[in-house]
Amino acid sequence: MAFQLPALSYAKDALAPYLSAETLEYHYDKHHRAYIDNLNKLVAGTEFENMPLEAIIKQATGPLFNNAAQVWNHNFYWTCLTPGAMAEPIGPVSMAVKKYFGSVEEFKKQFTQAALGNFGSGWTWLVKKSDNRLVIENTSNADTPIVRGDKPLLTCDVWEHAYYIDYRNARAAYLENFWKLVDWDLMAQRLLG
Ligand code: MN3
Repeated sequence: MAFQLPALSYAKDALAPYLSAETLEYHYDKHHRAYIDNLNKLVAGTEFENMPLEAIIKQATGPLFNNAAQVWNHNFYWTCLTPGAMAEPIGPVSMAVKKYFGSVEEFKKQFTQAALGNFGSGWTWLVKKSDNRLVIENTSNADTPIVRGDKPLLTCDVWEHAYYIDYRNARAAYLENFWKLVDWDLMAQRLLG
């Protein structure tokens, strides 16, 4: 079965004013969909057809890796955001973040600094390592922590297409508002899952 663009759990205008409906019309309907369409074309008639997405990512190289990983990254990114975001994490996420970063404020600061310093196109992540440590990581282009067996808990897309419509070149302003959309509840499920 061909890969499909996953439905969003919110309306395309629901993340406004932090991310506009126009941003989602481009980023979700065009960019994300293009990675899925490209992936379907690239796997057709190959050994990768009918393989789960994560298996493709772990074995593919070149354009197939790039499109498969971007599909995974975007599928994940949209689930990191919610229009009903709590200002701060509570419970297990709060405890885990305090354990590894000192405070929620310090975690946000370090994640934001990593995202600001992620040169060019890429992603900034909070991942759980196999030894359960929480680590902030940058990846470039389509690269994704799942190839190294790390478990993503949160990501921010820092490709310019993620913020250019609303923020032009001001990545810092995008990042400031990113925190107003983070779905801490789903992050807790990933942390404990
Ligand atoms: Mn993107």
